[in-house]
Amino acid sequence: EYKFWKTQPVVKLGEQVSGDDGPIEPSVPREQVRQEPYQLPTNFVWSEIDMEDPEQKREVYELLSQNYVEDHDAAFRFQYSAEFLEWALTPPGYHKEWHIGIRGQPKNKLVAFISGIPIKLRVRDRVLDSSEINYLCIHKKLRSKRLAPVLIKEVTRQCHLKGVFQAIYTAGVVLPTPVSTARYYHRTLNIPKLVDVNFTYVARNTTLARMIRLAALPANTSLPGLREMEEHDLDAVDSLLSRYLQRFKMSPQFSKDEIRHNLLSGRGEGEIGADGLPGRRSKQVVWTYVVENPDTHQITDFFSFYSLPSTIMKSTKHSLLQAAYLFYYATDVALQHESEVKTPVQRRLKDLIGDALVLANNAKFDVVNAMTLMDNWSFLTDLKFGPGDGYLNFYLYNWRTQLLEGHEPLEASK
Ligand code: YNC
Ligand code: MG
Repeated sequence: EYKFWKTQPVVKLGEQVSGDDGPIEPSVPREQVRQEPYQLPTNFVWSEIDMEDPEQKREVYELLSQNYVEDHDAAFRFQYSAEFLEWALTPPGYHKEWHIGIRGQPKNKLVAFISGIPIKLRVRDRVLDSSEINYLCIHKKLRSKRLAPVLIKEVTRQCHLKGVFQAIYTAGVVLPTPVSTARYYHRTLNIPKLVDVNFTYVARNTTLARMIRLAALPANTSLPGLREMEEHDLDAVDSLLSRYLQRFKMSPQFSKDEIRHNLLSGRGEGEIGADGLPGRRSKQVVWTYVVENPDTHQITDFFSFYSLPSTIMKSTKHSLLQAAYLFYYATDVALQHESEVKTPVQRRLKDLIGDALVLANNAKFDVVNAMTLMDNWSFLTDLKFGPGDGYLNFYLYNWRTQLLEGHEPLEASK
């Protein structure tokens, strides 16, 4: 069991964690880090990937769209767009050395990938210069050959070479040892299509027409002063988000440049609706909106969501599930009240995220996904999100800390 993970600086499953938070093994100076890449099996070579090169970006896209994460019964598989992958992997200060591929000889085809990006991560009151590891993927024909541990060790070595000794990563599978676990929730929008592709079904006590009626959303958003975020909103959004994220036991600490990258880049090209996509620019990855108080012109709230479609593997009628994922948001209502005063925050978030649903619906998404993290517990049920069967485990590498308890019990929102 866990032949590889047993050898790594992570908390063992069931291990009692007590005492202060801290590293499991010490950081070492650069010259003490292994200088040679790890050995690969014959006919495989390491390949640093340049995500700003269109051809290499396309190769990563192809690998992932055929071989990345599927749901438990192999009905849907994430289909990150090439634009999404470039956006996700090239934040300010990113390292090409952390974008690692394996190519098979003689054709030099990309057959495996792993990536890291730098992230300043706060865990309770400690701030760690870390990497965020993602997009670990091995071609289906090369599974169960112990290539994953080699990829993980190589990306770890590359992090060490940059003086980074902690990492955060998420996975559906259980490994030693989650610091938190979140559940996926889904807000269905395009019911007929979602029923067609077996994403959801018509239960015995209801009808398709009734489901459509219950899921219907208004054509227009409700909050006065809601508009797309613009460059001049950066300072306000930066301050709002950094204060809001303090509510949680673990959060990233973004610089202004990172916020610009995460919320304002990846917004696609041209005018909204220009190429026949209502509510979208062409190649748009992320949507960010602010609420500007019409009287004071203060930015009081913002939210964002991103587009991450899934390949529908078992339908003859539809090939792509258009999913929007709730991303960062914040509201100053939460900053004005003591934490025990839940109701005003709950009411505000319900209106705010309710407007996100309207915009996602108008942009022709089929479903909006969110997880049981941040303050999401407070609006998921009210806004008719339903629990899915996916869970996501959060892990820290080389950092010992007790379980970071997740959200409030969902019952609290009823
Ligand atoms: C996984 N998802 O337990 P043991 S998430 C980490 N994350 O090791 P092999 C995983 N480890 O149990 P295969 C893992 N899945 O013997 C499996 N493992 O100790 C462990 N799927 O390796 C597993 N992407 O090569 C076992 O397995 C060992 O050929 C087995 O490859 C696995 O991106 C995989 O789900 C997942 O492409 C690559 O199945 C393959 O099956 C695949 O024989 C579809 O591996 C796509 C998929 C994973 C998405 C993700 C986060 C990855 C985090 C990696 C850990 C980072 C640690 C921090 C490093 C930086 C440190 C610093 C500083
Ligand atoms: Mg393998």
